Amino acid sequence: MTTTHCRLIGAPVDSGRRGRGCLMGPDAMRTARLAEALRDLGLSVTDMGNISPDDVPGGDVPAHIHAYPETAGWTHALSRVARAAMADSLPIFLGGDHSLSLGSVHGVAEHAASEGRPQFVLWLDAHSDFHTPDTSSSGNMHGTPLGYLTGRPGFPGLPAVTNPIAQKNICIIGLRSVDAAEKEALQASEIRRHDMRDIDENGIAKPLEAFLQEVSRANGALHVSLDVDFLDPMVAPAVGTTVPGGATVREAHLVMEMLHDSELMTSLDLVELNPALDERGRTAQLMVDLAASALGRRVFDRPTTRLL
Ligand code: B3U
Ligand code: MN
Ligand code: MN
Repeated sequence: MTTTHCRLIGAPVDSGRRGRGCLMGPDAMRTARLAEALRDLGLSVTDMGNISPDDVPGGDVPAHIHAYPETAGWTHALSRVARAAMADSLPIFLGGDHSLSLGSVHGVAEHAASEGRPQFVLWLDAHSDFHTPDTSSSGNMHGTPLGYLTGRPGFPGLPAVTNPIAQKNICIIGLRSVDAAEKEALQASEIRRHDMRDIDENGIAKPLEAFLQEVSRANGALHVSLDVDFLDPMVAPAVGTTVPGGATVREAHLVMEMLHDSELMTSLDLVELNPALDERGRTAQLMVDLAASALGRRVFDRPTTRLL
């Protein structure tokens, strides 16, 4: 097998929500030695540094939408960088709030389409992020990427979604905070969704395995978007939108280990880390450890546990 080449792409996006602090996320993960952890696994790693948003006008959206032109600028820049990085690497996007994924996933989906492969998305999050600017009551664009990427209308000035992600190719795990408008839209959609009750009743491995089998059968590309608030705030306090009752450290590592065993993951976002809210860097360290698990870190090699 050829050595995986990872590109770390810092995107200090802080416009997708009203609080501040996610702009420090990329450097907190660098400080927690992300590049070194991946190199220790034998991977080749290029840290591309931090990118900047394009200067674009944005578009006509409801007045309560926060910092739309800035988020639009990030989306254009990230889409371009993501698409280019897919040509020769597994990009890891270091956020930045979750509006980062408007651009990262747009770009990787364009690349997948150019190869004739379907794009799949695993969304690990307490929230469904399925709003549009017209349905969002908070006005925060970090609650909208899945709305945009599936081709819902109402995102003027963002790159055209010429390759929308098929709803059935999206799996959200970790849900426990869904607005009424999103709930209605989600229920009318084909998006696979697993709330925490589901995970409590059935475990996290089974729904993930079923989804990975779909990706494999379709020879799909798989983007994984890990929001810090997927995790329980007791173990991951460094996030503005804490919701109690999240995934444990063990559940999260199992997800990451299964992703590595599947050999299906083609790109990754690490988002919503707000180092200003962290406790001695423990959340940044957990995000780095989870990324390492997704890229092959193990206590012991267990070739027989391959699930696919
Ligand atoms: N659904 C709410 C809350 C939210 C979404 N994503 C996060 N929070 N992190 C909203 O603002 O759209
Ligand atoms: Mn999110
Ligand atoms: Mn969230």
